[in-house]
Amino acid sequence: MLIINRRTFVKTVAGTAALVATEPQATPSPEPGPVFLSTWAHGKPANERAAEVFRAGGSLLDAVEKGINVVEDDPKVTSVGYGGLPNAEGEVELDASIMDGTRHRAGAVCGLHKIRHPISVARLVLEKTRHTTMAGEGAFHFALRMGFRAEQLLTPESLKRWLEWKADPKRATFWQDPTENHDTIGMLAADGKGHVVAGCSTSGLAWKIPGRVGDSPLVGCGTYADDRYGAASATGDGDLMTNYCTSVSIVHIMARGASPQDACVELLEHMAKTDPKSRSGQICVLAINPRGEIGAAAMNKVYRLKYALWRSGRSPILESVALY
Ligand code: SD4
Repeated sequence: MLIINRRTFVKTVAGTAALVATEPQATPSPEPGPVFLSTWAHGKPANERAAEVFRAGGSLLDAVEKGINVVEDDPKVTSVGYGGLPNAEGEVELDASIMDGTRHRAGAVCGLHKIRHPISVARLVLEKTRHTTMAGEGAFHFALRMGFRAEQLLTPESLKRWLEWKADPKRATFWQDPTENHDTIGMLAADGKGHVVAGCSTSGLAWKIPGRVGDSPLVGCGTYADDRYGAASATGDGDLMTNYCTSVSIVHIMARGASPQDACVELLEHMAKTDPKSRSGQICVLAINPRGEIGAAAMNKVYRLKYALWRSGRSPILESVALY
């Protein structure tokens, strides 16, 4: 059981203050109305699209799904959807999940290939089936049955990067050392009336061993949403974070009365304590509560989280605290 340790939190944040010149109040006083909170700079157009969909009368789930579709469509984002970097065999394998905090129900897909909008397939798993998670070929055939079109998801750029990696005799592989690629889109939304939704979508770690499933499509790891307490999402090294069921752990800390910011920091401190190697890991988390208060934290400043916040028509990109 994790203990909220406010003194440690204050010490940690004070210790990193000098490194966090642009650190905003991670928990601004909430104003009524919807809030959209997403990982990384590509979260900004995603939030803006989500806000538009919601303003036009869409549900919060519609807003999160359509917002994430913007990033899935962007070939310049090499870690999500179309243009995402492939696995070690050159196949783009996508993971996504979406959770509705009112029904306490999620939909997820893992290892989905040739379909550029995995978040929309995950949404249909949620809406049209009794299942929660679908994988691989089954998920692909489900998507075709739902009317999605199969297409090549490698772009000339991602193909070139894979060929370069493959041709390098000294290349890092996941049989030994992790390689670099990150930047899942994780989006959290609160409608200002007590409803929350979480969604995320990724091509996972570049050059992963075929069949590897990250944290993003695992309900409770990549996403979690519960209208009673809030929602959370994670981005970074899913092979580290899955062991901590990151998102549900953060929501359960909020359930004990912690603010979203304190909950994010407490979970990362717990990881750092139980697995000191994780201090240098790529681990970033976001949280929101049903009142629209937010939290954001990164394990270290080398891999600091940038995040996008949409509130009352303002749409800044901000930086999280970093613990180490
Ligand atoms: C994964 N967590 O597959 C994902 C990748 C990611 O930011 O989030 N990158 O491990």
